[in-house]
Amino acid sequence: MHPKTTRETLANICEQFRIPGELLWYKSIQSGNINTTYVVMMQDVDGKGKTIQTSYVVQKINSYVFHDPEGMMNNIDLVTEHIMKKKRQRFGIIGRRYRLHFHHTHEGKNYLYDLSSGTAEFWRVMNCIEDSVGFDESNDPKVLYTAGKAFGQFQVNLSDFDAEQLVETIPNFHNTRLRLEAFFADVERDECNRCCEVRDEIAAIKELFPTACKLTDMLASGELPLRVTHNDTKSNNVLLDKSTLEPLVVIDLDTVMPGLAMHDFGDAVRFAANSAAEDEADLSKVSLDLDLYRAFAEGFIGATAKHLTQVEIDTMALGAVTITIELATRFLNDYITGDKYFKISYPKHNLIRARCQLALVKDMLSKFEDMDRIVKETAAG
Ligand code: GN1
Ligand code: MG
Repeated sequence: MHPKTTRETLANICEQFRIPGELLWYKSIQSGNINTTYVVMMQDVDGKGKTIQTSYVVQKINSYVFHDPEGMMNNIDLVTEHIMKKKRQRFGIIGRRYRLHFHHTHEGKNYLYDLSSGTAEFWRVMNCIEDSVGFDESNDPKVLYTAGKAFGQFQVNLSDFDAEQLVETIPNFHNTRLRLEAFFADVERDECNRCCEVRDEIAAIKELFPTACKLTDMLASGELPLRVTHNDTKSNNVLLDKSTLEPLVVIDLDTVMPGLAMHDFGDAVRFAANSAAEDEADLSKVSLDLDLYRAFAEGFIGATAKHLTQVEIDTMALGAVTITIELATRFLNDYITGDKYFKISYPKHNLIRARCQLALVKDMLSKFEDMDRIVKETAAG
């Protein structure tokens, strides 16, 4: 049996999701370290004989990472429905560009198990938000402010959502203590014999361990409240209008789960306020840009402040440090265990990512007083 081309596969998936027309072209989307994403352009003829072209996002879920895709899609349905209700209450009718819509198969499901390749593959199809842009990086404070506002509003919209309804799509996803403990256990095993080349990085993570555990421990002791959070607040997960930069919709809801407010703040800052890319190899370029940090804080804290406790505000800056240590650990853990989790573009990619995150933590710690002050000033209005 000859293997199906990507084009044939995508056309078949679209057919199974009842998408009308023929596949005109497709392109692969490179951003995202876990799932495989394509945009497809479908061409159809309407009732009056006019040709219409519509684009869709087709995604193959990484089932090494997500073990309960059905539970995940159910979470997404519940969360998007709740958010739409909130948006309708505020703005009335909501246009297509402000909502995520998942298409349904002939069986009425918003996901598809495809067994035709011999291994189970899990697919979903959603609308493409026209004339939108998601920024992998930007030096424009307005973009950071807008992203902060959108993620903050997202959290506020979910503040009355019953978290009991959600499955944990990845258990202990941001349990930093467990992440670091799992890493040290993998260092002991050293299954790929790679630990000898990363002794300095392992030592750095050991030194950061007490700092990394603070938030997890405060959650366990009840000092910090559990909320429903996004948990993957990279700036490219907010789509903005290409020309006006108005926020349209928050995407990538795979890890919406109970979590900590300052993890959403911190992960966004880790990614978007870094003066370099997440995988910059030249560490002299890596630093926390305090202007971008302030812009994000003004957006995020502005939207959430009145819903947060004082302890949450007091630990917001620590959220950025914590999640950056966590990512450094996750990248390095993947490197020493054979690069099974994150997609890599070259052999030492995960190691380079880990080093970049460690450099960023170091810079954050040297600017910590400013980071904390900026949050508090913003919260005070
Ligand atoms: C992964 O695939 P993407 O880019 O949405 C990861 C995040 C990391 C991020 C680092 C489910 O997100 O936790 O912060 O890479 N997602 C998962 O770039 O592990
Ligand atoms: Mg993601």
